Amino acid sequence: MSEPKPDTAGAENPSTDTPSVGIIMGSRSDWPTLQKAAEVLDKLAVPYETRIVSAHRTPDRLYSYAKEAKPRGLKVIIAGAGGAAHLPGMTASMTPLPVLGVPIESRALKGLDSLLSIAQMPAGVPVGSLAIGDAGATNAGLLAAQILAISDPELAQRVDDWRKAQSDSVAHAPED
Ligand code: RP5
Repeated sequence: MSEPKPDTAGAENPSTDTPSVGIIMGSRSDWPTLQKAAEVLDKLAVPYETRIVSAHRTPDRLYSYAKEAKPRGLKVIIAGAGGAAHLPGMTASMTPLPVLGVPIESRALKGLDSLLSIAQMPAGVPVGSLAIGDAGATNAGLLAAQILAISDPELAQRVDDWRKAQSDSVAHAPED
């Protein structure tokens, strides 16, 4: 699994495949959460890249990343941020690609600030907001895969298999 790269957009991708998904985060401290999205994409063999792109600490990097995302071949962006979490919304304002926002569980307000910042986008610039924290990141990875699977039958089969395995793993009754 690749560590997030503090590079600018267009930096060399560690994967041999052209990434379909861009996982961006406002800080290195967000990586343990966004890693859950990366793990799902690994399991589903979806190529992705990881970048640290802060809306307020590296605004020029954000601009470049968002503007170049589609021309570089990305299809979906997963953006995780905490606190005044404007990264997903700002990214969505500068790319036509679907942006999935993951609210990071902040220390002060347990991620409620992040959730509201991401979910309460004014009409006209949509961000698909997920749940706070690890569950949101996992689901962002799954949702990105499902979006890509619309035009990729082999990926659609892998998603179906993943979901069947999940169902099969659920016990019928609790055991001690
Ligand atoms: C946001 O501020 C980041 O997305 C992170 O969740 C939060 C705290 O960042 P650090 O102070 O840990 O770098 O920009």
